[in-house]
Amino acid sequence: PLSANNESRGALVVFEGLDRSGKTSQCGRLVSYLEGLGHSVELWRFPDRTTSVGQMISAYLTNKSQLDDHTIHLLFSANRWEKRSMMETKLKAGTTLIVDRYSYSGVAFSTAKGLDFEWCKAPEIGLIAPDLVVYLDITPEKAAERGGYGGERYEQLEFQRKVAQHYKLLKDSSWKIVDACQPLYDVEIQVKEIVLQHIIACQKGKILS
Ligand code: DGP
Ligand code: NA
Ligand code: NA
Repeated sequence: PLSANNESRGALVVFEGLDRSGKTSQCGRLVSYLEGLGHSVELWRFPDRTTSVGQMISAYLTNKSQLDDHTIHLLFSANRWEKRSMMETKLKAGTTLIVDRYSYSGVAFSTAKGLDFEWCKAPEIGLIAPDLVVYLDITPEKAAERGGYGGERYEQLEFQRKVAQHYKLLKDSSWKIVDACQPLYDVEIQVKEIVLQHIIACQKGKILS
C-alpha cells in the first residue's frame, strides 16, 4: 500500500556486462536523462574504490597487491555490504539507484576463476535484490577491440570469455538483455526505454496497490 506520506520506494537498477561493454557510459547517460525528467536518481558503482575495502580491491585490480581468490571475493562482497544500509536509506527515501555492477559481477568473475558457485553466492545473500538488471551483451572479442583494455587484472580476452559463459548461468527473470554490439546511441535509446518503462510500471503498481 502507498505509504502515508505518499512516498514510494526508489528502484534498484543494476547494470552488468563484460569489461568494455559500455556500462559506465550508459549508466551516466541514463542518470542524466532520468534527472532531466525530474526523477530522484543517483549513480552508484561497485567496486566503490573510495572506501578502505575499496582501496584494497583497487590495489589488487591494478596488480599492486596479490590476494588469494577467496579473499578478494569476500572483499568485493564486503564492499557491497558496507554500502547496504545507505542503499536502503536512499531507496526508502524514494531515490532510484542506477548501479554499475553488483552481486552478479561478484559471482561471474569468481566462478570464472574456478571457485565454487554456491560458495561464491553465499556472501551475497541478504544484500538488497535488484528490481531490474540490464545486461549489456557484447562478445568478448568485440569488447577487446573497443579502444583496448585499460590493463587491469581481469582485462584479458581469455578470462573475459569465461566470465561471459558464467554470466549466462546467472540470468533470471529480473534481467533485460541489450545487444551492446550495436552503436552506442542505439544501445542508449534501448536502455532508456527499458528503465523508464520499468520505473513507470512500478509507480503504477504502487498507486493501484
Ligand atoms: P570496473 O571498475 O567496473 O571496471 O570493475 C573492475 C573490475 O573488477 C572488472 O574487471 C570487474 C571486476 N569485478 C567487479 N565486481 C567484482 C566482484 O564482485 N568480484 C570479482 N571477482 N570481480 C569483480
Ligand atoms: Na574495468
Ligand atoms: Na565500467
